[in-house]
Amino acid sequence: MNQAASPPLAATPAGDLEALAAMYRIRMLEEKITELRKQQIIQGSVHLCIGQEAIYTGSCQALRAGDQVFSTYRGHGWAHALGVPLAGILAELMGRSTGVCQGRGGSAYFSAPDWGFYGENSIVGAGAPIACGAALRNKLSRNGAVALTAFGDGAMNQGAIHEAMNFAAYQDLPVLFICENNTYAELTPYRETVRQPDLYRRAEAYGIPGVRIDGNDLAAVRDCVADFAAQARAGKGPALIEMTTHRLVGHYYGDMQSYRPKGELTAARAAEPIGRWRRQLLERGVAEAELQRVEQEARDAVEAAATEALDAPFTPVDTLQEHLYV
Ligand SMILES: Cc1ncc(C[n+]2csc(CCOP(=O)(O)OP(=O)(O)O)c2C)c(N)n1
Ligand SMILES: [Mg+2]
Repeated sequence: MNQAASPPLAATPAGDLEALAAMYRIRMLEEKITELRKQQIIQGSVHLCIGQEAIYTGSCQALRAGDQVFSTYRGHGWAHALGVPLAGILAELMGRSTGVCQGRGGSAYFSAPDWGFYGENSIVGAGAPIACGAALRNKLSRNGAVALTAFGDGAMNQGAIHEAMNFAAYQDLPVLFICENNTYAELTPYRETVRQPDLYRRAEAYGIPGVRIDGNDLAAVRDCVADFAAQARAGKGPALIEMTTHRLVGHYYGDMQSYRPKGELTAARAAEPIGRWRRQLLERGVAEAELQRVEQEARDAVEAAATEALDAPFTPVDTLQEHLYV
C-alpha cells in the first residue's frame, strides 16, 4: 500500500471523528447488551468493557487489513473496533442465526476472522500463544501482517503469557502484547497480587521493548500501537504495551462491586476516554453540533442493530452438532 499517496484513515481528521463515533458505538453496544441481559433476552455470563473503549479503537485504527486480533472474554469492543457489525454481535449474543457464529459463541467465545477478529478466549492468558502461532505464520509467509493479543493485568501472572512472550522474543515474531490494565483481576486489585506493579517492565526479562501508556488516551494508544506495529512489520519482533484504564462496570453482569473503595468510580469516570476525546476535538475546533450528530448516529446505529438482531430467527436446535469435531 502506498501510504504517502493515501494516508490511513486514522491519521486524518475524518479518522479522529470516526474514533469518537466508534467509541460511542462500543459504549452504547455494551449498554444495550446490559439492557437485553436484564430482560434475559441475552442469557449467561457477560463481561463488559465500558470505560476501556480507547484501547480498542486506538489500537484498531493503527492496524491494517490482514492483521489479526485475539482478545479475552471482554471482547465485544475489540470486535466492533475491527469493523464487525453491531447487528452481527448482538445477534450472536442472542443465539440468532445471523450472529457472527450463528449464536454458537455467545458473549465470551465468538470470533469473526473475516474482520481480523480471531476470537475471544475465556481461558485467562490463552490467547497469547495462539497469537504467536498466527505471528509465526505471518513471519514464515512474509505476508506483512501483525498479530495483536490483548489480556488483562491478572493474566500477566499466567504461565502462558510468559511462554508466549519468550517464544515471540527469540523468534522475532510480529506480535504485540497488549495488557489492558484495568486494575482488577475479577474482584482482586492486581497490586495485591504482585510485588512489582510495573507490569510493562517484565518485557525487559525477554529482551523486548516494554512501555506503559495511558489507555484512556485515544491518540496515545493509536500512536504507540502504530509505532510498534511498524517495528514488528520490519522484522524487529514483539513489544509489550501496558495500557492503564478502568472498567466502569462490574467484572461481569451482576457483579455487586462491593470490593471497590468509596470514590473510586467517581474518579475513574472523570478520566473516562470518550468525554476526554470529545473535549479534545472541541478544543481543536470541531463544532459541538457535529459532535452531537456523531453521538446521535451511534445511538441510532445501535438501536437499528438491536431491532435487526431481535427480528432474526433463532439458530435451529437441530443444527447444534454442526461444526463439531467428532
Ligand atoms: C486459566 C484461568 N484461570 C482463572 C480463570 C477465572 N477468571 C476469569 S476472569 C479472571 C480475571 C482476569 O483478570 P484480568 O486478566 O485482569 O482481566 P480483566 O477481566 O480485568 O479484563 C479470572 C481469574 C480463567 N477464566 N482462566
Ligand atoms: Mg484486569
